[in-house]
Amino acid sequence: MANALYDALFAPHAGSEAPFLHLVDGNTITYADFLAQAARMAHALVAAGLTPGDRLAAQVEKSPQALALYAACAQAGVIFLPLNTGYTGDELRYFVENSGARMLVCDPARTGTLAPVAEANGAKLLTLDAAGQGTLADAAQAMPGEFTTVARAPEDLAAFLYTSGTTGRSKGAMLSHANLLSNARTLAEIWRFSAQDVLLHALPIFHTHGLFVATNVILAVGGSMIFLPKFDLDTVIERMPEATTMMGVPTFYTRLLDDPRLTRDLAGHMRLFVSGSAPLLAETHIRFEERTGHRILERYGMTETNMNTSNPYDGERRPGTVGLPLPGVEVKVTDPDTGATLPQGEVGQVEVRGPNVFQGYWQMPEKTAAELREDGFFITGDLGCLDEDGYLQIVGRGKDLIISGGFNIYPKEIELVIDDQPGVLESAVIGVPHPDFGETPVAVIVPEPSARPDLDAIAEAASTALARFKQPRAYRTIDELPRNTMGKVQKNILRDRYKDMFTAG
Ligand code: MLC
Ligand code: AMP
Repeated sequence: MANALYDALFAPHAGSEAPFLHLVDGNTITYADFLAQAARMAHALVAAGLTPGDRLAAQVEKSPQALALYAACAQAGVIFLPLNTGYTGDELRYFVENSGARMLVCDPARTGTLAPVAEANGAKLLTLDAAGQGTLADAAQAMPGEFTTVARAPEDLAAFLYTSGTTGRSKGAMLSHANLLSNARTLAEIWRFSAQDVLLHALPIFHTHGLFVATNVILAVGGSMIFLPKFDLDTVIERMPEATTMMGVPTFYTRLLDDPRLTRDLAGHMRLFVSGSAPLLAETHIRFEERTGHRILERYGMTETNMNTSNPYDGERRPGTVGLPLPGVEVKVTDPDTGATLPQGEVGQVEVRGPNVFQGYWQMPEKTAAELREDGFFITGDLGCLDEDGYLQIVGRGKDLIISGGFNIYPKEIELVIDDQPGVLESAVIGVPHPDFGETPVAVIVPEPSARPDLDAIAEAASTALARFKQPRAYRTIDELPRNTMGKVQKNILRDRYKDMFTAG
């Protein structure tokens, strides 16, 4: 029986002694070992009562076993729901509740916080730590290393990835087997991946970039990955000579450029550097080329769609653009008010259609209808324009979104927390330029009449409610928020006022 994703990405490597993961400790995990581990986990999931179509939420550190959990879910027909390790207990509660997850896998250190969350939602709680140990690993250990793959059709769901929204409520983007597979195959082909490729993998594996773009592309061709727990500059530089390719967010490239060890020699044997998830400054692109001789290949995507456009492998890689639509993907720029396609060169909202576009938001038909048109075009919320050669340039965002080091932050979510604090009348959270993270959130607070809100106490409240990366790096008070005649807060004025906070001098 067929299982679209597993049969295409994992099954072809059954029994293969080729390397899949090169670890920091110098060990290598072969495809055969990895798939046996995944099969044992799949048995453990079934033994715990999971059935095809159930959701499994995982908030686990990056490890080979965490990746095997993704493979196990694919093989068992379970929908994989990876979660940022930075999310707090409050944030987790929402995801587990909203998704109806039947199992939550977390780090053993978090069971105190998360056991009540699992219990309240009738989910089983298992653990997996950064070393791959825990009750999930224990349950898998005694299981057979082969598992009969559960049938899944191309349109069946493979993963839910939560993405925040302008209302402050996160939405579960439903991704099918076909969504993931079509993108993996396309990217592997256009970026010329082969079994000889060794990808330097320093991204987290709970988001599209590290899990689907990087991992699925390698699986599609049978290549291998230098699988680092996180982006650590020294380790990345040390291991680069063994790699052929790297994928990263712009912060990876600016950090590398700040280090004199990044030289033409160090990168000489690499065949490809890919950047995405946030805008790569043209200046970074140019400096990287001057230093290494490599033109970083920038591509554009999102949780709901995987990748949409890419600069060409052979043709011109244009700094400041995200390249051309991928084969099979249509991109158009439309008038936000009428939806009409705009002439080439004009700025409008970017819409995309193709086999990569998700199935909608889990149990949110109105939100799905608002963003996914009946004809299949998805309104990305990004603003862009197409040049005369069809290259897309992202010039801004229609959605109120901050991207810090490749992580998305929706201001509304932070504003809701701040507005609840004593002495606060209202607040506006804006993104300001940051030398390391690209952008970072700053909170601008209007006190209630004659009140003096305690900014330290507000920061403390934010740290309980929100993951560290979402917490504002600065708080400012202001008498009133600038508004237009419609009463809408003019965040552009605030952004302008505070734009030099982290970059001046
Ligand atoms: C960590 N911190 C961050 C942060 N990452 N703060 C803001 N933004 C981030 N991105 C916090 C840490 O908790 C720490 O808190 C402090 O900042 C400094 O940590 P650090 O050591 O400098 O951070 P580091 O661990 O090195 O992480 C930075 C990073 C990492 C850029 C390497 O965030 C990263 O790997 N980002 C990749 C994100 C990604 O994969 N995005 C893809 C989304 S998919 P404290 O308390 O010590 O100050 C997508 C679709 C697409 O967008 O197109 O790909
Ligand atoms: P996410 O919701 O995490 O998937 O983030 C997707 C968003 O990241 C997109 O809608 C864009 O705003 C942004 N993004 C991704 N890649 C790029 C890029 N290369 N240039 C500019 N913005 C990007």
